Amino acid sequence: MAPSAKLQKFEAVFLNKIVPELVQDAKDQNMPKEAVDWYERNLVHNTVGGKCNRGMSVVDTYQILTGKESLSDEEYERAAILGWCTELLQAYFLVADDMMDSSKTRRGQPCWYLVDGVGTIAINDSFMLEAAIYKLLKIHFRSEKYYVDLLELFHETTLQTEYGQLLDLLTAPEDRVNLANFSLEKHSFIVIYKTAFYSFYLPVALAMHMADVASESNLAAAKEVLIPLGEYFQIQDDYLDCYGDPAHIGKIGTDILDNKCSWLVNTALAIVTPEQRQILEENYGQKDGEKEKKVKELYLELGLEGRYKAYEEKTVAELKEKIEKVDESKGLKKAALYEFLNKVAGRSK
Ligand code: GPP
Ligand code: MG
Ligand code: MG
Ligand code: MG
Repeated sequence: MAPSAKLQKFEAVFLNKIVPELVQDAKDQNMPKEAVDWYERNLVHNTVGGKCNRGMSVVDTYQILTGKESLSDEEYERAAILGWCTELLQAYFLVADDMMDSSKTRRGQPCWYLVDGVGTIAINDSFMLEAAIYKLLKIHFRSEKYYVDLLELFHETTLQTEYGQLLDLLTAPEDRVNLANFSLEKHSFIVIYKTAFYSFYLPVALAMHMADVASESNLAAAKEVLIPLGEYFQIQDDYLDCYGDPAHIGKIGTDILDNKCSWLVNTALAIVTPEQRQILEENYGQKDGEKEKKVKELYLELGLEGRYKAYEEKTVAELKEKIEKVDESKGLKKAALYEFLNKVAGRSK
């Protein structure tokens, strides 16, 4: 199936089934129309319009794990619902993250909190996106023997992401730049926790539960590959924040202005001369476009783009080695992991 048709099919489950179901629940509580309409607009604005890589990967992984040539409509829909739960979790995080990061655009549109009339209602909206996950799980998976596993997985993953977000925020206080706060170890914790668990481990673990191959050893083996893969993915995000084309990636980078503990600044700190460090001290982490420009000039001088390319090449080779070592005898498949690696390797958005 062509990639655009695949996305359309996946989105159709959300728009034609999931949204009406969630909205119906609000109506059943006699919620007044303006609030029902608001909830619907929140659901659609914040979940549809992205790449849906995480959500669709639940379906793809399920299909690979079960070895089925094609899925029945009913099976497709169930896997897609778990995929949409992943997308709702991400929507919940991003609505809140954009407020915390003072971001301006997301998926080529204004961030939700900046949409006319939304403002801090976005905080409640983010909570509602999260709550929608558990409503859907209850409607569709309550009678499955792995229902509690699904609940625990979502709860655990949410907490892990919040741990990562906490350190991300604590290492980036506004207008109080302290480069000594940064380190590649902290960076690694931040990106694994704020991104890798929910973006990579969660979708695969969901598909594994549904395909009945979620033994402890299979889950651990999958995690062994997916966490470093997710770390690489977030390092790409850090790189694209500075070097990506906003028109192409759908968001304008804010990491330098926001004083973020990014891979780029950490890599720079490891190689700067005292004079160059001084330039960072004076210009990093301040809400000033001119200072941001000075930091970018220094990055250029330090050859960070080249270092990133080298990191990328080395990491892709290591991940391939890890995947090759996976034991396929108990239901986990290398192909499911390669599928992720191939989507991520060398991405530009
Ligand atoms: C994105 O990192 C971070 C998350 C999705 C986790 C948010 C977690 C919460 C508990 C709210 P980022 O800020 O680098 O992403 P982007 O560049 O897309 O804003
Ligand atoms: Mg952000
Ligand atoms: Mg953030
Ligand atoms: Mg980022």
